[in-house]
Amino acid sequence: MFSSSFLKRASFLVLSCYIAGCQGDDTSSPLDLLEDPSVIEAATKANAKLSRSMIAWQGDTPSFDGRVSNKEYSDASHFSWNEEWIEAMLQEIESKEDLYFEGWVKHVGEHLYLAFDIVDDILYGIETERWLPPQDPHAHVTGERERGRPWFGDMIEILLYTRLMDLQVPIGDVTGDGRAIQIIYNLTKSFEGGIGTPGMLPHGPGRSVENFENNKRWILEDIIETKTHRIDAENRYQVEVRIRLDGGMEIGKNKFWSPDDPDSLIGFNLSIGDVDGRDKSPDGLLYHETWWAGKLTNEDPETRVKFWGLLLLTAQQKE
Ligand SMILES: [Ca+2]
Ligand SMILES: [Ca+2]
Repeated sequence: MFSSSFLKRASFLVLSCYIAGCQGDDTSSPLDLLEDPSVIEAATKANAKLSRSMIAWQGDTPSFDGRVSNKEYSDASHFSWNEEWIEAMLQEIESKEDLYFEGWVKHVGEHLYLAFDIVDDILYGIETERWLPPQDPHAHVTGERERGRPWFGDMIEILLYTRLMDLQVPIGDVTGDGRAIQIIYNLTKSFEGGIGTPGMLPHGPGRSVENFENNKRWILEDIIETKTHRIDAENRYQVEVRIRLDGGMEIGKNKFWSPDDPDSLIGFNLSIGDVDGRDKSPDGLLYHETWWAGKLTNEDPETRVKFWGLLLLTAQQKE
């Protein structure tokens, strides 16, 4: 599945850390893998940006309650919004009050954790009426692929292409398994809880039936779970997402990554979406939809090739 040079390089890094110890060695990082010619070639073939990468270190298990603290995620990789994020909507983010976020990623051996601390001045459906776009009167139907618009609201969209290094091909449409999954968290609706309950939803009509069915399976089998903590007085909400490695991180066909495996690069992308008042969405779409590693390539409207960043799964711990 991986090229032999890739595996040798990964094994060498693990072994050299074991022998020499990685402490105090500022020149070595698991992300050195990104300099491996075979990795560069595979990532390029799969439409992944080597400049967008993060490490999922192995860390301590956080309290899975939606409350996100710096202490709980001090052993995770941190990210935050900056101008390198790609805005997919016409409207620019106006201020840090309008939309701003910090996030963290790590794994704990059994689960991958994503945590978000999001500032948003107007929480859709909470501080606004539950207004609907004229073109999408059924946007809040949950559990139907054709009519529902799972992304409509304040939301987080998660894309994973865990077999990227195995398949080394661009992805036009997602299938909801190791060949790329696209799935949505919404602050005010969910597949399992319906309207008013935050949580996960299968992606809608823009994605394949296969993705929809696999999204449902992920939600119902708790491969993906979320917890939300709202801080209304501060116009903030926090979200923890956990994804089971066994069942979720499929790096080869029916082969799921575990910390016993060599370091592994997967395709990863994230979007944070913001809906405020009707006046802020003149086209009836989201007000903001900002992407970590970009959106679909404009040059390829036929196959809708997706952009990826890279997330490196490693058994190493952050120092
Ligand atoms: Ca806002
Ligand atoms: Ca909002």
